[in-house]
Amino acid sequence: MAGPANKTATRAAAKPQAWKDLSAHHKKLRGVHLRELFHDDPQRGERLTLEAVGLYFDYSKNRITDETVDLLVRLARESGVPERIEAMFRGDKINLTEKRAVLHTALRAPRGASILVDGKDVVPEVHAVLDRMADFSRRVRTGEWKGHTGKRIRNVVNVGIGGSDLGPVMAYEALKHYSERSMTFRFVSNVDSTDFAEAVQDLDAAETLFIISSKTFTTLETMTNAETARAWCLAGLGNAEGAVAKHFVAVSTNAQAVAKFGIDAANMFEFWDWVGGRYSMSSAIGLSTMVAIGPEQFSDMLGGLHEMDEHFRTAPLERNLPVLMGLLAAWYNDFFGAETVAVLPYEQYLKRFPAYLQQLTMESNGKSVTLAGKPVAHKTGPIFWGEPGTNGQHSFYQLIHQGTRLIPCDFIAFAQPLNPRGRHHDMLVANVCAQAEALAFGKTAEQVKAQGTPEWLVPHRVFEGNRPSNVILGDRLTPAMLGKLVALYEHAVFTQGVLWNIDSFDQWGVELGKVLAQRIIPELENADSPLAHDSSTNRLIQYFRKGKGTA
Ligand code: G6Q
Repeated sequence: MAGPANKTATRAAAKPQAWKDLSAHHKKLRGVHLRELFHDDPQRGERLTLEAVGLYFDYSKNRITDETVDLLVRLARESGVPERIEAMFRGDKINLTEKRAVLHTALRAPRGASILVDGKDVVPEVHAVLDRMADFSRRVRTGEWKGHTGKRIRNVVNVGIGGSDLGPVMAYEALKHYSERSMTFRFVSNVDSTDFAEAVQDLDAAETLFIISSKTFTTLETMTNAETARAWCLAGLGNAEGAVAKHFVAVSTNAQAVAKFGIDAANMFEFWDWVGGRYSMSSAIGLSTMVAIGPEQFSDMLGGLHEMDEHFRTAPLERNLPVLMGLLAAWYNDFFGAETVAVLPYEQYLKRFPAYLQQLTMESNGKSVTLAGKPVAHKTGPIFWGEPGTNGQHSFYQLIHQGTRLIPCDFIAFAQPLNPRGRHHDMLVANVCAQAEALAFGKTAEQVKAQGTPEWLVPHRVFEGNRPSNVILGDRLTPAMLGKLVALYEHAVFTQGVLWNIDSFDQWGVELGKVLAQRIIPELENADSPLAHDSSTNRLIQYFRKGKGTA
């Protein structure tokens, strides 16, 4: 059987010595409180920080010392992080199981750069598609692009799922402040028909444009929703011939399937197999984002992504934001046994950012075999979750502060509000500082008693503290800033994948359920078809058949 496609993508089987040294170091540090670390090293809040590409990263409230950082950086080096970064940017086929290059970074490379895939420079193609997207977006935004009846387009509905949905919807919500407010943007992903029905219930087909976003153009949910959209559109337009051409465009790598659906090649925006679904929001999959915020601001977003790419590619490991973030997440995941990471943006516009990160992080690093197909030696991908602050403070923060689990937190906040109103923003930001402080330092029994708390209540009011967090600050949420944040997490995820020696760019784990569903669909549709599953699945199918009145 053929082995790994290239050598830079794998490393020697030997476990880096740094894992062992970190393990010994962890034994010494695990009982040490952040209160002690700050007491013994009062300047750490100034030193264990990093300012790069317009972000301020405070990692001083982590359960680390300078020695920890040195060891983690050594781990990165011994695991081959620098070589793997180079290999990714160079276009090596580091997605071994799919034999593909991983080049989302090429999507934001400036015009004139050169990146070769199989000997072909892909940058000119990237910019050719961006130019077509810009032209199309301008025409839709100015009203030059007309619907079938001659009315201008007022509604854009992106139909896609997974990587073809989560990025676009997150980016639209994040950048709503910059969006064209005279237009309505909706996102349909679920095969549950309620998703489609609710998305279009108040829309006029004559003013609605569907962007069918699917890398493969074969995905069950997207194709089903696309067919339903076509039927809805044609019904609204009196089944007029030629309506599809004015109301449907596609984003895909599969020109044949797009043509078969009836979308003109001129209305298809291309991307390539070296763009993974969850890494595709800076490709043509971002078309809805571009229509919403305009080509110039989309280009600013790409600029932000590129700035972070360049930082990741060139900064020394110990001053490299994504590398440090990736290493810290691994420190808790692999040595403290932390199961999750909470992402807590104190910016309402980032409300879909944690959901977006769930796919990016968990689909990328939810793996249990190494690149060589052997069981991994470490726990891999932590569970990512989160909600915007301050809302979360009134629900799940209780568990972070006083529960039995260790949950490292990423706080994200901005110095300037996008919608200033009175004291709101200072209140918002005060809460970021307060939460990180409370988590780290807690409140001792002595402090609680000193407030006159009755003895029996003291244990309930003690905050143990020693809960780690990162604080990520920027000046303002702009398209460029969003780009930087997205690339920050993309590369932190990659860094972790290298430490664990896994393929962060495949997703075989989503296959099995899809295949089984294809077998069950006709069994639900045809009540007479025999069932040969396990007894539980058989019974469930019978229950549904009965429920819909066919059994
Ligand atoms: C992402 C995954 C997955 C994918 C969807 C949609 O990395 O591959 O979430 O994006 O399954 O796939 P299509 O774009 O091909 O419809």
